Amino acid sequence: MAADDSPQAPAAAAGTPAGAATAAAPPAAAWPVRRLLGWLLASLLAVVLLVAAGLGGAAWLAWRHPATLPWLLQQVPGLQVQGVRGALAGGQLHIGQLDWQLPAQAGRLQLWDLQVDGASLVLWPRPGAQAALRLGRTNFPFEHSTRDGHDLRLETPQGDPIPFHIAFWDSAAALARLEVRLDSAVQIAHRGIRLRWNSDQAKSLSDSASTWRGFSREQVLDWTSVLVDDFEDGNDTSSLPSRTPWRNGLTNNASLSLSVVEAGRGRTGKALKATYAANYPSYVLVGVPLGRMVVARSLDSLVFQVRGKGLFYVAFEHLEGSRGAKAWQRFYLDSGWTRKVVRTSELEFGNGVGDVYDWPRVKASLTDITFFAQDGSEFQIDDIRLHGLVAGDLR
Ligand SMILES: [Ca+2]
Repeated sequence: MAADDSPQAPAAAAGTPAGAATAAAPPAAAWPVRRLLGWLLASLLAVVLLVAAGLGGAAWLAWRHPATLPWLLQQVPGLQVQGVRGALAGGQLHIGQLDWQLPAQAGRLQLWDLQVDGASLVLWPRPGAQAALRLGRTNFPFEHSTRDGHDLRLETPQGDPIPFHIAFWDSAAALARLEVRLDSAVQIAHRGIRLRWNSDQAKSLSDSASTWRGFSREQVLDWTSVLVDDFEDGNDTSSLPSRTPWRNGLTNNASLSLSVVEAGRGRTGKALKATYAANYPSYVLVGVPLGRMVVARSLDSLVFQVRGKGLFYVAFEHLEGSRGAKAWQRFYLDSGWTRKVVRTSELEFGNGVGDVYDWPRVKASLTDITFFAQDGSEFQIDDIRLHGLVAGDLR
């Protein structure tokens, strides 16, 4: 394991190795949790040092004026902070919430209630800190773990278990994502956290309930899914990290009119409405480009609200220009609002529109989500979410 291969590994986290395995012990890795916390400490300490050294006008201002600190903290790539109070000059700095997309796509770290107290960093996370870690070929030996990762164990240096949830595990593709609860662990961050495999345990320690206990539904959704659009902003730009605009299209002999309207029929807020005419084999479409080719192996489902009249298709596409491979699910719309879950494991190998393939071929390079309609007159869609992908997968 390359525990110390990061040029950014800070002195604060590079002290005691977090778990040098002996010949008899199960393998253990200090990476990536230790490095993740190391990055955090390095960045915050860098800010502290910058301020303390009085380098530059901004740093000096931050030292003297609390209002400048949020700006200074924004200078750390991928780091967002909210609720900054106090100033280092006064000896105390409090950060209400810190959300960090880690360098090298290693995952994400979110902490609440950080206190920088004089020269030391004290973390008092409530209701719990959360980290999402990516495992891949370069940081985890999938060939030495089990096919489903049930031998994984996360623990403190004292061997106390740390709650985690295996959100995705694909041994063959050497890809995995773990959600980790850090509220007990961050307080001993400088001593490291161990990730073990080949642990002798009958069943997986992966436990979603204990990992997420105390978090709100919104917080869990934020960590486990990506909002495509809820249309509340009223514009034609998606809510994806890429902010790509919606697109639409239609065949000859079809017509299509689109608008963002009040959802109605017992549903509050706004929704996208399409009024159309298209009899088979004609069709209309609205879709959203993801902004890049996405490795969507972990994509579990697309969940959304829909109503209308006609035959409706939800397509996952790899487009080159306006054509390309797609896998879809199709169904007839109901006039009332319905929550629809389209699972990637249940997509059809269909044909009829463009080149249609099955999900295993599309998932390695997903580019677009597209909704097709025909043999009806209207449809409305709202609250569209991709479950199993996280924002970092789309950046
Ligand atoms: Ca809405």
